[in-house]
Amino acid sequence: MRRVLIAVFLSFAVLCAAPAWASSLDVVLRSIDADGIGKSIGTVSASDTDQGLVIRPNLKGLSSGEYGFHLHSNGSCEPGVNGDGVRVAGLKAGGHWDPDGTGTHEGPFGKGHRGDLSRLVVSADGSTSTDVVAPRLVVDDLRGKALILHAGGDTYTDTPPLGGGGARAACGVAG
Ligand SMILES: [Cu+2]
Ligand SMILES: [Zn+2]
Repeated sequence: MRRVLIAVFLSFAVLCAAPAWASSLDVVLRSIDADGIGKSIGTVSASDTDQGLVIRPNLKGLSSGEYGFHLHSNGSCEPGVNGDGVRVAGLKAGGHWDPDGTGTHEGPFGKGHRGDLSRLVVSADGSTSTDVVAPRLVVDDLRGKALILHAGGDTYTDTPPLGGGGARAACGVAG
């Protein structure tokens, strides 16, 4: 009996310790527009794997089609005013995370912005659940920054600039 109790205690201790080393993180995404932050559209779950960071979206209520997807530098989803005096959705999130100062947008498998992720494809029923892999990121890179979905796709090139991403449509700050 004593041995069983010790085993139970040890299992419990391991479970309690899990958050300290289980490198995964859930981020709630909310729709955004020039007026501010709207309702939740679901979550993305990020985990470290031997392939790099895997992001598993569980989103619904979106229009079908392709969405550009990036990690932006700042931990804010608030709108801001651009150089032309126009209020823009999610502007406070800043640009694509680029810790190496490359100034180039090449997608997750390139050598540019490390915040470049694979586009998400939303099906006809408005949901998306296909994993994307970012080989140059780990979970800790997400903390204090914003994940953003853009209307339209992503060419993973600088022509047009930033992969041709459209308006910032949804955003979540990683804790
Ligand atoms: Cu973006
Ligand atoms: Zn980029």
